[in-house]
Amino acid sequence: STIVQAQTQVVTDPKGFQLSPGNRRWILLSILFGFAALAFGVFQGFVQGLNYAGISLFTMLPGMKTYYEGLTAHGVLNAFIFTFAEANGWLSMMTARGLGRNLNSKLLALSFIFLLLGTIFAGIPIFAGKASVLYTFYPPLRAHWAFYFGIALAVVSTWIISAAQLLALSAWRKEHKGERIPLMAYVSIMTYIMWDISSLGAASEDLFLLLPWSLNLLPGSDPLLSRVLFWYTGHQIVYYWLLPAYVSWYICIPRLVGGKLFSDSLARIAFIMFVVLVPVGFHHQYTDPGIGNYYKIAVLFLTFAIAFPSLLTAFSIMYALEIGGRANGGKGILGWFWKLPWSNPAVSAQVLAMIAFLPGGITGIMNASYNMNLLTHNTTFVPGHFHLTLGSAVTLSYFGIAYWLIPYLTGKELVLKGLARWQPWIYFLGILIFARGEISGGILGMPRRTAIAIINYEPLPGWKLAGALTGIGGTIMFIACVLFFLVIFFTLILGKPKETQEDIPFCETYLGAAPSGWQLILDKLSYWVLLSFILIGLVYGPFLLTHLPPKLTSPPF
Ligand code: HAS
Ligand code: CU
Repeated sequence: STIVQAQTQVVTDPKGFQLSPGNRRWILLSILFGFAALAFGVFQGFVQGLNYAGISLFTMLPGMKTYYEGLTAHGVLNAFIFTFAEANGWLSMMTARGLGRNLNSKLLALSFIFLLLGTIFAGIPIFAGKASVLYTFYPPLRAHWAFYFGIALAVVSTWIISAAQLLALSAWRKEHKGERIPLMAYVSIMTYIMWDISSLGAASEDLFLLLPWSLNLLPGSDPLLSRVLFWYTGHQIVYYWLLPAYVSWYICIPRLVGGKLFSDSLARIAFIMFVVLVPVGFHHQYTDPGIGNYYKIAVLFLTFAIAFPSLLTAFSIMYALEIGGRANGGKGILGWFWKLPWSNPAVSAQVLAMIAFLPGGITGIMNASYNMNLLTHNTTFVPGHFHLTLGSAVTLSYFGIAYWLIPYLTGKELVLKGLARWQPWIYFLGILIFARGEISGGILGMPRRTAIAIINYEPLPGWKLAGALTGIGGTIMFIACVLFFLVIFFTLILGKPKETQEDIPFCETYLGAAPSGWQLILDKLSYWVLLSFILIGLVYGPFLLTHLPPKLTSPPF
């Protein structure tokens, strides 16, 4: 324990640091814009959930003429715009605080404008019924060009944030020669480096294949190549959604529960694994023709490998929670769990998010198991899985973060605290019922992406119950979202000015960043990027070499 004491360290410079007015403005706008996108999206989600309960209200919402317009709007707004906006704002802030220097405010502004324009360009054709291609936009389904252009702008907005982070890091390095990168900044920057590498697939699909095709500059589309490029990004985007939540779980949660993070290096290794193990997208294509078994088997193993950093995370965070719970007087094997500060919605939302992520991760590993995938693919099992991950681990974490972050950024006290305390529990109850419905229905063959309320064949036995649970759970989740928006909205307009401005809640580590020794290699970011590209070359290289040039033969649909 003396060694442990000697190495105890905080994850950033402990001295106070103020966000500049420019940084604060664009970060706050980004966070609020993300929640606004979520608000639009969850109305669609509500209708989508009711569909499975046999209630068809697709055309109830403004601009919606069919089931697929609503499903596209739900996916694009919630999976892209909401997550991009939150990550952009949240991780800019964590990088700035971590390095103790503001990011370039002009870049933050530019990024925000790109995301705003991207949302408008992609959103208008969706609501006009000209881009009902779902958030996976598989050709030969074709959308209006503005949709592809909007998606491109949204992705560029994330690259701008990454550039702002890297500029700040290089300036920091000049002033801190030979020092370890503070963990708080390290995890935030690595998230974006992972995403820079990962976004190249869908970005090139969008810019070089789909956008020119939608402008009639190409003779046709190449569905196979497009899907491969899409899923190259499409798996890793889930970590671009998830890692901002991990940043909060590693950096803030230990502090919020009165615990400590066990090991700095273990946290860095988890993030490195996300950067290196990029090429797993083929696990979304186990059932696709035209892709050799080499690729499918390679990603089978790589996918199990990339589940591993989440297991490391489960260990680190559970231990941090246990330390906190024991410090609060918790005894026995699980006694610490009840002693966590449950009355703080910033904590309860995020711990419930973690608990939902346990079955979320397990269902992911089931999907990844090739032969299990033949059962679950294209069934509601898959949305069951991703509402426990994206819809819970990520979204519920952002709710929890917002409960302290909005007061931090606006200087206003949270209002409706009683409501805020209940809100995460209601959402959690909703997701458990919803996911039980979708997962059990999926195992019974209930198809995803299907207007089940208006099918002209008899549902299979078991679908009715599964669908009813989906509808009930979805409704409860929707109500919980509305409660969240009410708390945030009234905090913005009615919140009393805070008396004291606290710092961001960042934690201490037991085993801090070693100033010398093997751990130094963890901060050599370019090594990990290089390793990542080598692995990508091994998995995707043969496919591209044998497939290219694109076979632009499919007419649009
Ligand atoms: Fe996934 C499909 C495999 C993670 C999202 N996934 C999807 C789709 C989405 C999605 C949106 O291999 C659908 C795409 C579409 O539209 O077609 N997924 C995985 C695997 C993981 C995984 C192996 N997915 C995620 C995350 C997502 C996400 C994260 C969003 C954020 N997924 C797949 C596969 C498919 C798929 C196939 C294709 C299916 C098909 O056929 O279409 C892994 O990364 C999961 C690892 C996670 C864990 C859990 C660790 C637990 C933690 C919590 C600890 C708890 C604590 C609390 C501390 C191993 C960290 C403790 C307290 C106590 C008292 C207990
Ligand atoms: Cu995946």
